[in-house]
Amino acid sequence: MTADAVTTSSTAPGVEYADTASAAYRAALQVIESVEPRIAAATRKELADQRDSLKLIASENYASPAVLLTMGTWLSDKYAEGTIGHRFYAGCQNVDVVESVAAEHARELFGAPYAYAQPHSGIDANLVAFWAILATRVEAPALAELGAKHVNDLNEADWEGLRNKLGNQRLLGMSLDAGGHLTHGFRPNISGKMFHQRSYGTDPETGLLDYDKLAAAAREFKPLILVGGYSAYPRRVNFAKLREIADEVGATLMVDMAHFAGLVAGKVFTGDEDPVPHAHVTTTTTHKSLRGPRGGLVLAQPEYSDAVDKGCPMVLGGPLSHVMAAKAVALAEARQPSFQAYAQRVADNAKALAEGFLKRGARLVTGGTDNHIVLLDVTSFGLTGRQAESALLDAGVVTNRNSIPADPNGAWYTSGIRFGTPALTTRGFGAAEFDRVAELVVDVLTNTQPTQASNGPSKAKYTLADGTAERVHAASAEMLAANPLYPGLTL
Ligand code: DSN
Repeated sequence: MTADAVTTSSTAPGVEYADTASAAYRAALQVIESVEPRIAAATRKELADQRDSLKLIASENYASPAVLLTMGTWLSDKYAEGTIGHRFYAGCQNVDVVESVAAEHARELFGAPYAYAQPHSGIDANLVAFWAILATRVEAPALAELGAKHVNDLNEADWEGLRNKLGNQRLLGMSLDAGGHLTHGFRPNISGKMFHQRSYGTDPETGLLDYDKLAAAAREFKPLILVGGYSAYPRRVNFAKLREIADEVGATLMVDMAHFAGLVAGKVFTGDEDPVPHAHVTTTTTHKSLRGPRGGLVLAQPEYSDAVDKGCPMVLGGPLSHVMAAKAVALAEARQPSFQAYAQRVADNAKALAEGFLKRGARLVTGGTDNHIVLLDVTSFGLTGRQAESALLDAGVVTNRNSIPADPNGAWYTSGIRFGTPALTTRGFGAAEFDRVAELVVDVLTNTQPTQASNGPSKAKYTLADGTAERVHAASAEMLAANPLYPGLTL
């Protein structure tokens, strides 16, 4: 079983060795069942549920059996705090190999001078990056006054002085309702406490990023960190322009490419749209469009790499060696030419989905897409995002509600539904299937009525017209059967 074998099929990795994988999963589930049958049952049920639903959550995907199987080993049992070759525990020789291979694949795949494979999630990756930037940007004179060359040389008593001397802890990131992420300086996340945050938004007419306004905001605010990247913006970003703006105001450019890392890896985003050569520090998760295990990565230019390398134990707990191993396998898959074909289909399918909505009269934020996300404004159906999300789920369509710019329903009920194409593209869906998905979604939403709660209008209650869920379930079942998840895998 080689990485080549994994990705010979560009849509359904692992199909070539489905019999071997089936045997492995059957055996694993039997072992689990003998200890805690409820966990074995929930694991089986999760596969059945994922097989039977239209998964359109933009941040989810289906990892290959090779990636999934890699996580279920004794590598999980080893503690390895520290860095490659410099651990706080004995006996880390195999973890060193695992982490080195993961980092090597990440460097090669993304053309990055340095890669750090330890972060357990996207939030962790961003925390490592924030700390590395703060640590690297503390100015030499401020350190010299404290008798140190680097923040890592400071003793405990110096930290209070350091906090005072850090001075500029301003962060400029994309606003949440324009598609930014919680970890880009918003209050429910520690980044909103660590930094004085300001946001840049999108043009109220077009919904597109306005680089002139962004530059003006940066000139006025003078952030230490300019954050690029998004989790609900359906367009590409010019990272060369972001770097110019960062350079002009003396900011470090940090790009969180968690959502679109697969499109970068698959060479759909190149040149100015590839953040890695432009950003000082790039962070990502590994499980979204990149189709790997749950986890994070940090890529950095050389001047930030020492500080990033201190991520554990500065910010992170012991690395999850089994997950780093699975990252290495997923990154090896993503280096195959078939992954580029997959990534291109993800973007093409998003266009087909957007066109399917537009021709049926639906309103999309920015009027379309050129990445893997489509953001539907459901106010034109007279619904909140919460009502639309629930009605779609009743019909077997799994999505998530999301704010839209200047959202009248706020961040909880919202006015948008975010769709993403990475998962169903992995199953083999093409443009025709995504057009049909748009038709089914519009069918559900036009047959959903908001209902009054006993105590007044409710943003959560709705009624789905009789027969709608059954009709949509039947139509999706046909498409799902024609594009099976983990084809050949039987439990
Ligand atoms: N949960 C991810 C998303 O859905 O975009 C990011 O936090």
